[in-house]
Amino acid sequence: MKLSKSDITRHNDSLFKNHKKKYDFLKVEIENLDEITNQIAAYNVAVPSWALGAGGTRFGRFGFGGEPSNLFEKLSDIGIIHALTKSAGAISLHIPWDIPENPGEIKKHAEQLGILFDAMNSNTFQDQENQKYSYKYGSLCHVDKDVRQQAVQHNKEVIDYGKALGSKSLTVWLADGSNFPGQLNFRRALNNTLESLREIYAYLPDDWKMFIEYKPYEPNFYSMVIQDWGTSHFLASKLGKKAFTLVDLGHHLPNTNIEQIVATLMMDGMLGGFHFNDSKYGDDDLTVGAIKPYQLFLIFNELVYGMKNNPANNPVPAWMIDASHNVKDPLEDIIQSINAIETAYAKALLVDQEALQEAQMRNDVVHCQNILQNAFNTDVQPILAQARVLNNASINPIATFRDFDIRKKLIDERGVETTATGL
Ligand code: PSV
Ligand code: MN
Repeated sequence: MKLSKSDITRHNDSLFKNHKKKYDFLKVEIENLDEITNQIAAYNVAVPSWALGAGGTRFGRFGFGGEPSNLFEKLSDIGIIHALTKSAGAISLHIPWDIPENPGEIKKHAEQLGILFDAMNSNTFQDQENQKYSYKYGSLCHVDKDVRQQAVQHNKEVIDYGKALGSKSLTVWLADGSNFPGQLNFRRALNNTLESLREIYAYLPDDWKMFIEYKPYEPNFYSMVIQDWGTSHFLASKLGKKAFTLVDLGHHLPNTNIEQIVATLMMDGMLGGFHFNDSKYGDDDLTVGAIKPYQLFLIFNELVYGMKNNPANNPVPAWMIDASHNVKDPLEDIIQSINAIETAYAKALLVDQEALQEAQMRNDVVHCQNILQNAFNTDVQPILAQARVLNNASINPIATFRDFDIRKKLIDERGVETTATGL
């Protein structure tokens, strides 16, 4: 199943007049509208290889039919999303869920679809068949050196797979931690983790980055070795210039001020990557922007400010969607996530930074709030649609997806009983 450019432009014809009216209307209000549109048009976010099938919980999994059952098909699915949005031009692979058995063929297929290989993700949170040692009591932090070595070796292999595909970064997320007080010696566990990471870091090519993810709880419920951004920053600083912190929106305790974490990390040039999702209670992995769109906007406001005021040379963060669940068509869900991310970004670009700074310096709190909320309350959908028009993508990606009966075509092609690898 492949969507051609002409399919999409044909579908756009019926929507274009109405879209143009809305975009022209916005032009009267917003002076630098085209500049903002171009920035949105240039934006891309990576899709993880594990989000293209139905996500499950430990209570069950409900398939959609037509799910991709190998990496080649997963790339084809991202190709569909990318053709519709021109904003999903990268894939993030999880090893061993998606080992590229034939990297040459996989790379060629990705190239044809305009997809790059973003960060590689290692997995030392599940035991695999034929694995010598178990990760039941941790991986990089383990009390037994042999277990730590096995986990280090796995990360090195992930780097090798990434090199073959043209990836330039490794994301390390560790489930390591403890379920009961006394189970782990905190300092020994952190020190073992640091020493293991040092070995992986030494293996990292010079033009690669390492992203260290943090999470306060789950799957361990008393302590996680890398529980927060401070611990991730501590490890990254000790490792060296190629190591950074990665912020996953779901990995915070309720009501944490994530935008402030973003600002602090960027001030030190240490924000390396971002995993987008949304949540009500914990690491719910719900569709981006489904629950707290204002928080997402405030985060983007800090990102926009941080990239404009960047004395510590924070690199452009690696963006990835890290959401997956049970009840929506995964492709439609990713399209919604992309839309939410670009909506927050466009609104953040509308913030009058100069006026905000002036109001801050005068301690005019009411005006500060108004500046942010005026931007947030602006309907930016015509900007997103125009960005897609500029890229020959769809004015309304979900409508196109549905009008072309894409899920049905995927089911006809692949069958109903297919299951994608992942959680
Ligand atoms: C952990 O919750 C996480 O956010 C990490 O990024 C994993 O690699 C991903 O989810 C998928 O399990
Ligand atoms: Mn994540």
